[in-house]
Amino acid sequence: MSNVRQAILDASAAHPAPAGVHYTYGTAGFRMNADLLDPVMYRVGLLATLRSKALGGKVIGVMVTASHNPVRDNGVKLVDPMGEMLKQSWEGYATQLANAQTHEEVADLYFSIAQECEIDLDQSASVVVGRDTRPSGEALVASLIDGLTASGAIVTDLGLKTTPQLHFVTRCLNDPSYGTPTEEGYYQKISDAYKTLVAGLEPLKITVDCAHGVGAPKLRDLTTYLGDALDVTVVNGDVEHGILNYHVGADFVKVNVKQPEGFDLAPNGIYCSFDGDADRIVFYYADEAGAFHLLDGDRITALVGAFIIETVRQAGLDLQVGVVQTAYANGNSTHYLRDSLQVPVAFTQTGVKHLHHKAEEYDIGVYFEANGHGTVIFSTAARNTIRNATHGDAKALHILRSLINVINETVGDAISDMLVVLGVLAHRQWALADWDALYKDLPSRLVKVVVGNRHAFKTINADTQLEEPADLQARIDAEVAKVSRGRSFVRPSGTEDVVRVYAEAETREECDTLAYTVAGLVFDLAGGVGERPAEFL
Ligand code: G16
Repeated sequence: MSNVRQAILDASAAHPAPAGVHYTYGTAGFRMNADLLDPVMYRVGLLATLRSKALGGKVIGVMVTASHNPVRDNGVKLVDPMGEMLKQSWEGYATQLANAQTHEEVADLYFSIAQECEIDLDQSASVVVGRDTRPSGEALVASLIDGLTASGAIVTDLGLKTTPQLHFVTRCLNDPSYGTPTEEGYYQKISDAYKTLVAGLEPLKITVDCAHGVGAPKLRDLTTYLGDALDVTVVNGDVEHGILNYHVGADFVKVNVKQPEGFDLAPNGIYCSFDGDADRIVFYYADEAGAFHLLDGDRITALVGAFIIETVRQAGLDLQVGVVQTAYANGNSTHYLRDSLQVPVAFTQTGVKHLHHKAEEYDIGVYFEANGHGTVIFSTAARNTIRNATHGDAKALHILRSLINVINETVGDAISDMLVVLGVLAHRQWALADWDALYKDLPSRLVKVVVGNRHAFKTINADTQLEEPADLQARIDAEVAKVSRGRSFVRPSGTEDVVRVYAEAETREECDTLAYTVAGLVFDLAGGVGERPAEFL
């Protein structure tokens, strides 16, 4: 028996799989109750080694986080060399390994994947690891490192990082032109670029809800680099007491359309919320009458998309800007983008991995999910055009050149996106109310339904229609037809054990009727679990 096989078997013995659990590599990797994840971590370690070997020894990233999920959960996802999400064809290998029943089967799979992908097992492998503030993180990283070590990878444990910082460092290790591969390199790059972007403009003031997560210490670190260029107040930064994401953070604010707990909103101030691993952001403010106004990912697309289009035009550059959204995008945001901005809008399934790939088709691709997860990416040609332009408006070129370096192109990044939005607002000299006035949202509602088996739900057409369970789509269509400008769809979450129902319509009343009727249909016809929620129709 080879030494590696023996090492994999020996180490695997310390990470037995619980009986009767089925694991799936979902929207953003494996994600579930942390108590069930130990064997998964070990096996993800093996897979990360294989992935690095398969790519000639390039550095692979592994992030241990469950992002917006409750603190009892954890998760793990792999990051490919350029900082993008793991190649989709490898997700199947991850799922196979995670579900192997015996240690022998784990070892067999390691070698069969190597064979199938024609991997040279003598190739060296290199992996960087990061984690968020969850109490389960340290032990899970230790299990991951067991898998990496047993399979011979060189491991660098970066400790506490935001998810986007881990993506950034992974990219820089493989592509030094992108930046210095350290947390300090990240702060230096984006803070220098922000200072250049807003030089000469009035510094803005922002209060940031960090969801009691890793974003809090990291944002505090960034402020020392930003100096006077931005006045940041960090709130909800208690990472010690197990209250991560509890009634705070981007997901709470987006889903409930209300402010997080922990602080009050002064009229017309600038506020935003990160999620637990700081890869999502939403903004909000209270008006003079105290009414709450949410500015979500669709709004970020509109603000940033319009600014980039205008600046590219002013710079006299011939670059195509395109936008990517998902079915969760508010219908009126799509109208604004297509009709007012005249920008091409493409749709993909939920999950930044899908949006990112689609956005790569444009010179400049702007993608944000409604939940506030997204970024802007520039093709190499666009980057060179912007860098090398000698004619055109100097100010516009200066803005584009600074903006590129504020943006974390590898993945949605709450810290970087915050600076991008503030940079645009500073140039526009806009308050959040001005941004809010770009278009009016259609009333929308998101409802979670707990069912016995969410994997029984299969979607088609970029998540907008259900193929299975049979007949449910026809019932949904019949309800949608009853309201004006109605739209509703149902899809299984890839990060929580629920089915999500989205609805929008012309009026709040019609929207809520549609949302709760469809939620009731799902509950009644597709195996709802527990007590039927009172609001379901
Ligand atoms: C992850 C993904 C996002 C996705 C979200 C919700 O975000 O990265 O692209 O929108 O999950 O996915 P689902 O509706 O399938 O649960 P995060 O911030 O939780 O990593």
